[in-house]
Amino acid sequence: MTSTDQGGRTDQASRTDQASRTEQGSRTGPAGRPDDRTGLLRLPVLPHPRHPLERPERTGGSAAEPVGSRLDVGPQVSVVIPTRNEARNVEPLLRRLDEALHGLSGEVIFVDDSDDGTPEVIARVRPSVRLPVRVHHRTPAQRVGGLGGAVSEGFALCAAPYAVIIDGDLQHPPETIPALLGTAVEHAADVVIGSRYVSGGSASGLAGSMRHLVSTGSNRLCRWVFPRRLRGVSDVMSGFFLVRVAVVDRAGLRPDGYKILLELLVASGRLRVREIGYAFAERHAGTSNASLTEGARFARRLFALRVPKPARFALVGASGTVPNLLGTAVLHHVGLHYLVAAIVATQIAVGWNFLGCELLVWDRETGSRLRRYPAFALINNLDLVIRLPLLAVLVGRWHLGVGISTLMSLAAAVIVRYLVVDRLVYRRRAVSERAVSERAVSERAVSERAVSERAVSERAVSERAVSERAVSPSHGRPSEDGVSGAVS
Ligand SMILES: Nc1nc2c(ncn2[C@@H]2O[C@H](COP(=O)(O)OP(=O)(O)O)[C@@H](O)[C@H]2O)c(=O)[nH]1
Ligand SMILES: [Mg+2]
Repeated sequence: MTSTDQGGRTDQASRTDQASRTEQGSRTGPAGRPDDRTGLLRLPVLPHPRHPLERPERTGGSAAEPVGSRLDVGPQVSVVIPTRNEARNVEPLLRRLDEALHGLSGEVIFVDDSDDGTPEVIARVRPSVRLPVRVHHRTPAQRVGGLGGAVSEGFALCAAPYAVIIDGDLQHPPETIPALLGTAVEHAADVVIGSRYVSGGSASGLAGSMRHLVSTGSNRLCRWVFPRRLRGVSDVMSGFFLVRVAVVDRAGLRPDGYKILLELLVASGRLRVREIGYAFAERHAGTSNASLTEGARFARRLFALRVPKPARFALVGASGTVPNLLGTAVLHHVGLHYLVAAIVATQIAVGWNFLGCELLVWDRETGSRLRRYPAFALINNLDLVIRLPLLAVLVGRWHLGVGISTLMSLAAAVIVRYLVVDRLVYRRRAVSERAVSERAVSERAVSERAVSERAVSERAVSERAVSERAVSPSHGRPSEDGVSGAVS
């Protein structure tokens, strides 16, 4: 993975470059930040200026120097821009950003998955903008997680305490960034969402009524699926937001495609969230990267965020009953012997379950599906060892219908599987746990007996001593009951 700035230098080189600018008196400083949980925020922010949106006070320099050029303060905001083929948009975007962040210390990080020369355009424009600009270009093999993966990688590169995520096609107004930052600081918010659905917001830039419908529908769906986590959030689908980098737990994120905000809000701990309105504009140039595939990715991610993995596995397994039953019935109906029909239908169900597991359970597996399939199919075909003899009895001997027999054999396979797992896996553990606890009880009994025997013998010893003293006047004056007052 390469991360390059204008001259095609590596990310490391770019950071070194930034650090050296610090020494020359720019806005970065050497100390680490205390809230850097991820260890990713390499550059510090020394005490904030009087107001976050106010230009920081100068610490020296000539009157001719631009304000803020000799401060030992890191950038206040890192603007992360995911780009995929935005060559025609990055120049106007950079110019507007430069203007909008004038007076703030910021930096721009492109996480680029383009094949249209977007990094080259950025490299050409970069010398003419004031903001430090970095490009992290991902080769096709490195484009894990699409848009969401790009944003997540962008978080790792942020030098500022706040990251603002903004699209590269000018649908989000860079001029709103100071307001996002101001709101975050004023309300101590972890996330400030640019929303199209609060006062001051507008979604008029959405292309067509279908996109409007998809946007409002998926917003509603998300809030319905996560009513508590997303309470009060009007625009879960927003791609324009600010986040305090310290609250981003990248290890806990599984970004896949669009809607990284949903992932952040749901997968992170409790976050203080605010929203401000903005007008969603039309795309400046080029075409949208959104597609039906992205829609499917979103639905899958929503499901995975809501339902834990074991439950997803169980659901997929249970759903396999349908193709199994239907397949057996249909194949038998068209003339196949019921045992052959059961074997073939089981293969259909195994394929169904495999796809379900790949898409919904282990949805981030990489590598060849073809390689995983044989082992999966073998394990799932073991059921037939139980089911085929049972089917032979139910249909062949008892003359029950194929449908009901298939259902019964599937249920029997589940019960046998349960019993086998219960006896072989869990009972054995339970037995060994019981043995351990019985041993512990008997050891305790032995040690208690030893304690009481010790107590008895100690009492005997002391009684003997007392009685010996009682007969010997040299051991102090005997009391009336025969116990010497000198014995303690
Ligand atoms: N790095 C990266 N950026 C992407 C990817 N897909 C979309 N983007 C960027 O994400 C932003 C939003 O995408 P866009 O195509 O405008 O989608 P739309 O606004 O929903 O129509 C734009 O800046 C895109 O260039 C991707 O796979 N990787
Ligand atoms: Mg767009």
